[in-house]
Amino acid sequence: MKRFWCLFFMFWPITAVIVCWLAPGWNWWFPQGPAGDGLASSPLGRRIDDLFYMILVITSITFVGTQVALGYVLFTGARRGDQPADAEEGEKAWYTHGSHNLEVMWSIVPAGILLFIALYQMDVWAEYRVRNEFPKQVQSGPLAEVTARQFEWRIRYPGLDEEGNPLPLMAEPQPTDLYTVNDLHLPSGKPVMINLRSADVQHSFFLPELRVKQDAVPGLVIPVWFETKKSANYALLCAELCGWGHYKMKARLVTQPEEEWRGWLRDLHAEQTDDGVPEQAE
Ligand SMILES: [Cu+2]
Repeated sequence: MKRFWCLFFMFWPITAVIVCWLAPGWNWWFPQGPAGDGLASSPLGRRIDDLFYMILVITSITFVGTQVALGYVLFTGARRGDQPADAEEGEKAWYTHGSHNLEVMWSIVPAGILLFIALYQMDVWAEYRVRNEFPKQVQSGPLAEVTARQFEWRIRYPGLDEEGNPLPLMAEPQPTDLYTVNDLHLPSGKPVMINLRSADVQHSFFLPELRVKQDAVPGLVIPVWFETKKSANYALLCAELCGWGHYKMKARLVTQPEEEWRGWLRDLHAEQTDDGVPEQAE
């Protein structure tokens, strides 16, 4: 019976390791980008994945190591009964208070590993989240404002000047602004920035293929930047359970070459500023 429990407890960690090993082949892993190579669709996303894999390696080694140690203790314990191997029949069980040296070691080593991870990820974190560390190309300002509300994404673009070029996006809505719902269009091939807001509760702006996730917090305007190498459609989801219609907040991000994007904005402008009166022939 003791052997049964030993095998039972070892079955689960072994299953967990095998499932993790097979998971990418079953597509139970990171969302695939349009390139189909299984990698993140943005350069920063790849660096985030690298951090993930580094932590996965550290935790896997720790997990396998502790499970092997556990298995060893269970197995030898099952063999011995309640007594050490050299115990006489009827001898009392022995107790141990543990090892002071071992405890010092398994406190210092994880602390060192955590400190290493904390320092090692700082560059990626700063580039991802700290406004001053954003790439130069996005320092000029956001191309669109995304407002999450129950249960949709409202997107505000700047209007166009007389030559048909986008005006700068103002903090407050302007009469010239253009709007879409659940359809975010941005240029590809360069870093772009949006401003994120929430009109009601907390939502989360999630681009799984780009590894971008940022909470939308009522009362805050949060800049978010990302870059797509490939012009494609990407999923835009809400990753914060925000109410009964949370599942409906599925939108898309369409990235296209800059000129095409400007053309799309001009079409949107023509559509949204049309007064319905046919042009009069002179
Ligand atoms: Cu939401």
